[in-house]
Amino acid sequence: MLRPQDTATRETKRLDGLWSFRLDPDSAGRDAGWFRQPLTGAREMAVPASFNDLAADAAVRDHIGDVWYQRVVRVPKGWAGERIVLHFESATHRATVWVNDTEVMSHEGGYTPFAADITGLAVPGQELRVTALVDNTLSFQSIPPGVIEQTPTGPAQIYWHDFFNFAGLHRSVWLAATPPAYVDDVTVVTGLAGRTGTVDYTTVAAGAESLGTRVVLRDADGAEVATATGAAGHLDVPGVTAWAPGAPYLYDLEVQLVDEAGGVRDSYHQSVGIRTVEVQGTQFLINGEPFYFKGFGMHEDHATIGKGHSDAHLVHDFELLHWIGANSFRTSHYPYSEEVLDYADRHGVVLIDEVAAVGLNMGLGGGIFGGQGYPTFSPGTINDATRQVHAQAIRELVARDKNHPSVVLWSIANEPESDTAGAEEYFRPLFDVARAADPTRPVGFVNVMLAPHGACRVSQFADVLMLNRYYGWYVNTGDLAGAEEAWTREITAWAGDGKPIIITEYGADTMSGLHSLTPQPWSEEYQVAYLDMNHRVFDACDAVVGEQVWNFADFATKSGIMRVGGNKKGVFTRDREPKSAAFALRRRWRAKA
Ligand code: BDP
Repeated sequence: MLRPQDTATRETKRLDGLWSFRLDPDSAGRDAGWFRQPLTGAREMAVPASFNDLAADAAVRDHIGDVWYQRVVRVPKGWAGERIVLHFESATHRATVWVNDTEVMSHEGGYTPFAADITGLAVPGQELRVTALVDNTLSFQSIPPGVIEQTPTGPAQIYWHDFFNFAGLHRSVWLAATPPAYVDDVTVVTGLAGRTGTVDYTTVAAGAESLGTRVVLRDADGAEVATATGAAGHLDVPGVTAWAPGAPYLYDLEVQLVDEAGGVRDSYHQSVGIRTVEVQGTQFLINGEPFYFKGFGMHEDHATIGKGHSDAHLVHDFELLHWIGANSFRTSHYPYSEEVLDYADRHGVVLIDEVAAVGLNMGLGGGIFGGQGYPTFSPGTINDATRQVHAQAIRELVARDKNHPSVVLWSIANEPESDTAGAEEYFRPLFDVARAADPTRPVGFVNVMLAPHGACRVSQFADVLMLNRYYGWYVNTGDLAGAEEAWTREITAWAGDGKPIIITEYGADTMSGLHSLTPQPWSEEYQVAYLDMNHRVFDACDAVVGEQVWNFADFATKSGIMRVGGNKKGVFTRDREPKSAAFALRRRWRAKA
């Protein structure tokens, strides 16, 4: 499935804006056929946005279960004879969609796109009604997992990840037209051989039996640099300009379906960054050069809009990344908006791309405390059915993001239980799924402090070791000397595995504006001293090839005794004001290659 695009043969119409919206706590709407007529008792709701914080109403913020979105759209009159598609970039965590009275699709998983061909239902020039039933519940068979417990006052949604369960239509919804014969998929794999770049491409077309495929690669100035015919092939780019971190260069690959007379019947554009990625010993190489990750674990999280995509916030967050000297981030803890990936491609920011598999660890809950007594992996909790859902989430992430040069590493889970036989059995096949989906990039997962070196049974499958460690915060709290000693010991043990190590989380909760002469936890001075200590540990270990602070900015979480108005480990506040640590990191990262 390709993202909707305007080209010489294609057209799009974004359905963003105000939709009708209604909660359905009793799940009554499906049987009652709410999709058959205008939603009654509806309020207006913005798309894209999380619905939770838009109403001044706890029933909306804390809603568990079904919600309904609906709007009427007029099909452009010029689309007669075209194939018409309804495309959702995401619906968190699952959705069923109707066009008029007809159910057209369902999708599981809150952060990847889904689409349906609605040509038979869409009459150019006329209106149609789009209704989406979105369900925000988490179960042991969803990614991320959760469980609904019945309490004397009603259902409670339990989950083991440390960010608020924002939900709704977080990204754009599109109506799109393509020709009846169309390009359905494109895959590019790039290489470098001296001054020559290579692009191996594979395309999939539909309804195009009598058509041929032609590809044209153009440079950033629009000059043609290579062409080929055939559904799959190879292009050489002599005198290539490679895509590199901080120095992005994008070519444009136009995929055309052509008829015998040479007429272009469909045209799709894929941007291509020619670069290589490779793990060699303890080094992480981009274009054959050792790369050191400087940056953050982030969140799609802003006041009011929650996890809704906003171009303004996107631009500002990337400006701050640039200001501070970051070259990379992890899409913790779910696939981010495709706008984010495109922007990273264009701006030369390197991404670790993560599946929404977070909280597969009943030993954790909102940070380091708070299991509810469930076993993580068992027939009644996270089981084979969950693994199927997880495998599908990996396939959908790779299918969506495989062509982004910014993506250099897949993360197939964050902090799962990884020190048990059940974990080993659960994860082994998932690494195979990721490698089958993309044989060209390294694969890893993010290891939790509860499964230290020697105890972890999953890291054996990973190409890169990604470690989240909180020495000096959750352990050795306030004791940075003890933390440094313990952390050095553990990291030295991991280095012995001979793989590159990226520290994907280290951080300290910090109340902006709280100061202390001697560094005390929660003060800005402690966050700075804590980061300094970590950096001494990393700088003394050759196998460390990256540091990503937790977190870029403060973010919303469920309420709890460990959180003060959310998680405060941000280097920036939630509204993106710098804490002292921002200036300290800027000094380090701007000086460090
Ligand atoms: C880790 C998680 C992250 C949390 C963080 C914390 O990966 O999502 O927010 O620690 O506790 O457990 O701040």
